[in-house]
Amino acid sequence: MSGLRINRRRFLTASAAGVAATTLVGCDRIDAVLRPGHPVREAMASANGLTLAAQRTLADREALAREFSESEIRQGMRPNGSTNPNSLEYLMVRQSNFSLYRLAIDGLVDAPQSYSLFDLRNMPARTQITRHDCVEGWSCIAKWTGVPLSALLDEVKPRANARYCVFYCYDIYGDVPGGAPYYESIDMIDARHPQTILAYGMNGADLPVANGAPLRLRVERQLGYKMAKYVKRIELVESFSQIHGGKGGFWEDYGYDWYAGV
Ligand SMILES: Nc1nc2c(c(=O)[nH]1)N[C@H]1C(S)=C(S)[C@@H](COP(=O)(O)O)O[C@H]1N2
Ligand SMILES: [Mo]
Repeated sequence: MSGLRINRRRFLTASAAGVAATTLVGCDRIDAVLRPGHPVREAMASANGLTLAAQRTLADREALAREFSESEIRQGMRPNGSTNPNSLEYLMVRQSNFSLYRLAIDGLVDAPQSYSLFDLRNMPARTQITRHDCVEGWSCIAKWTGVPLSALLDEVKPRANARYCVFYCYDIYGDVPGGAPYYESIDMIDARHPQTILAYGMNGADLPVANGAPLRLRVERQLGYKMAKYVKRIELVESFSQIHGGKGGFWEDYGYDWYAGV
């Protein structure tokens, strides 16, 4: 069953009309870049992600994702993947109204830190209205508010050999045999990108549990699966080959590209 699901998700073969008719609930717009035949989507489906990344210039990697106006916010933000984590750890933190929540940042840093939600909310914030593209073929436009990851990195002082940020999440994703912890990773270029934020707010309210409360990553030049929800820890590493399946993320361990640029 899950094999079928992964296949369907991975090989984006259904026609746009078929996808719209069968699987979309809220965000029912298929954007041009996700249509079959569009070069971005073809690249996503075929190219080796790391090759694709290597071919991109630094200027391209640093370019901003398009931002939208309030009137373009579409249909709320359709929750996808885990929407209600039930680990004991998460339930306790949620039960406390997230007052027990701490974000740990550690690994290859000179000054490891732990932040409460209050700490994070009291740092300079960034708000952006962006489009979220899921590999399943749907997209939403929502407003996100949070702390730029670059500000947190400045505080923890990454060492010279830190190449990736690994995001560990509270949820055990249940749609694969036995379930597996959700995690993700991005390189330092994406981590330092001005639109890369750890969001605690969505569409002007607190981030809902279904969308990753209390804190989720927004990395706007990438596909939806890179945007880890329910983040509890960020580890700076030189390599992710020893972490979980070794491919740098939950879906990557099932064959998705690590570099999922849009
Ligand atoms: N922790 C965690 N993060 C996750 C997922 C998940 O299942 N667990 N799903 C990913 C996928 S595939 C998408 S499209 C987005 C969905 O975000 P949303 O629920 O806010 O729409 O979260 C991503 N981050
Ligand atoms: Mo997704």
